[in-house]
Amino acid sequence: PFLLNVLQHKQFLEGSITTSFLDENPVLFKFIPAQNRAQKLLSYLSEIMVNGPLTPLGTDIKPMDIKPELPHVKKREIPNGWRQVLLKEGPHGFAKAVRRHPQALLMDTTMRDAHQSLLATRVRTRDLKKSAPFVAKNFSQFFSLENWGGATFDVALRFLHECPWERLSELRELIPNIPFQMLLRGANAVGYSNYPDNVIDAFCQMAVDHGMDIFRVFDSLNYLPNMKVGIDAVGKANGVISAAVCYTGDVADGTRTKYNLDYYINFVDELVKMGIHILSIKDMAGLLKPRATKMLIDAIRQKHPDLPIHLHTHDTAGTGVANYLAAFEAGADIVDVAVDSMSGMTSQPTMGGVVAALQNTKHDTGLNMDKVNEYSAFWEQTRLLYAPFECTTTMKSGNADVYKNEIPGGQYTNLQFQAFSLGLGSQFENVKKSYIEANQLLGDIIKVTPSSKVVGDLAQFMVQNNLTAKDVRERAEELSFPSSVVEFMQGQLGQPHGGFPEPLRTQMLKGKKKIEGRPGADAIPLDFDKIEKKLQEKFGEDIIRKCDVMSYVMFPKVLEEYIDFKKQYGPVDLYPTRVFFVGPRLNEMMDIEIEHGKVLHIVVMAIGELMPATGEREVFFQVNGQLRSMKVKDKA
Ligand code: 3PY
Ligand code: ZN
Repeated sequence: PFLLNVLQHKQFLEGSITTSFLDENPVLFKFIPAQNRAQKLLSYLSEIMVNGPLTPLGTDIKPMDIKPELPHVKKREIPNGWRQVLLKEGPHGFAKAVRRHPQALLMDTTMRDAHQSLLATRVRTRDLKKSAPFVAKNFSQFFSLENWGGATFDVALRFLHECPWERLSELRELIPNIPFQMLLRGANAVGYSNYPDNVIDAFCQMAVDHGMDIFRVFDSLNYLPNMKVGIDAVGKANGVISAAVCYTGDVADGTRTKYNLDYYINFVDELVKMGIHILSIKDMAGLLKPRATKMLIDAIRQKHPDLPIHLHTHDTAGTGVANYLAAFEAGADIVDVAVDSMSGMTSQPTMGGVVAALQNTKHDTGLNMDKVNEYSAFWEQTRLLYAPFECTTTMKSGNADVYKNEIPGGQYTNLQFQAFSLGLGSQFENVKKSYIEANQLLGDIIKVTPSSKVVGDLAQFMVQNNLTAKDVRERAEELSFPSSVVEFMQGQLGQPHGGFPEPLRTQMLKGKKKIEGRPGADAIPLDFDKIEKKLQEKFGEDIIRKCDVMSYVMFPKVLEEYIDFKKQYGPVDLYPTRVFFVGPRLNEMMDIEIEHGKVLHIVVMAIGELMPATGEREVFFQVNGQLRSMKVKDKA
């Protein structure tokens, strides 16, 4: 088995073995019997066949039986792209080259925000990897691919039983030419509350080491001290700092003065002083309209002629493409799009639409429409594999009521879905109304993860308890508010623009401590070695890697469950998506490559009768032609 381990090692296959190879790869001496892994994989299938899905599905709509394909791409067919510029020039030179570039640049969000907004973030690494070589070959002009961060980290570990770090490095292998971009929630990294500064530093360094290039750093309250933690961490890791100003309100409406042009320009000035490479305008709810877009970008462009400007929006109301045209007219450099079949509504505006709208203008992207269509057809089919999580089960169109309720894209879909799954479509109308009131109660705050959750939790609390804003004000001292609301009022997310609403804050806190400055400023640095030891003692030395330690630091319970799950069911990421979610059909043939060149042909042949004595059922398989069976407790 040792020889086999070596022969299958990546470095060996690439012919890059040196004399220190064995010293550097002690895992080669650890033999994970393939037999054992096959056994685990069968136990996953048995469990699903008898007791149903092991990961919660949004609805009972089944994934479609379909196998989306894209043409095969050879490595040498992949042209150079912006990543080569970045590697050669470094972040500063890269930003300069981007600003000098006369044509419109696109970031493709299909691999992150689009599926976070439309499919509950459930797209698996396997399907992302399928499209990767095609993207590398045909879209080398992309400014970047957003493929990591935001909610993807949590969801990959928690619901897909996948390692997010492996996703990142595997995509990097396949796409060497397009910069990768992630969404970093400032001092919250990819979590929902703040971590000690040394965690943010280490997280960014690890992300760079796994292939990340550009970090869109934001803070859910646009709180500069929180922003600085993220910005400094990315800088130290030599990543590209794309600092975001979160957009809310309407700069074109003179009656809305809290978040006016002055507010945004001052904020951008402060970011520029921190040494950022790119400015992102993060319109997470899709509140920009063409006139506001033009006013905002004009004002920033005049003040900062050399600063690359990157605009992000959601197409909730359906004005996305119009905003982008206005943005390029005003001097923006980059905008965010999702491939057509993964675009629109609470996702990003359509890639094909933007490419077509700019053709034969001075901003022409130079992208090939036929290739965009091919890419879109792949995702149109792939999306059908995720039918249980489709936002379109309840959402049928765009909706301009977002200008009133200001709910961010991802949350809009979530809240709608929750309301409908309670059997109350009209509940959503109430939640949206209460969301507006809750935001006003909290002082009209910026709303994006995690501050949007605070507003959403308060709104749902109001709906459930039949409370008006007046009731909340009058009875604040006696009501027991959701913990996210109390923590926000304490100052655990940071300080909101304009301060906290009083006397509501004091009444809600009922004597709880108020934090005045940056919430994480006094946090004690984490001792990673100690955590690694602890995890190794619990799960075994050969199982815990440095990246698992970081995942644990982000989401302790989720990481432990991920390891336990893997120990029990093996590498379930090898299953095709439909099988992973709902199991195979009886007599369906599956080929699972459990290691390089070693394929298991698996067929589920039958599920036995309930055995009254044990409460079990026997599941019968054929594995590489041999009959196998496994007994599973029937939980029904
Ligand atoms: C996230 O933080 O996940 C977001 O997408 C915010 O817009
Ligand atoms: Zn977004």
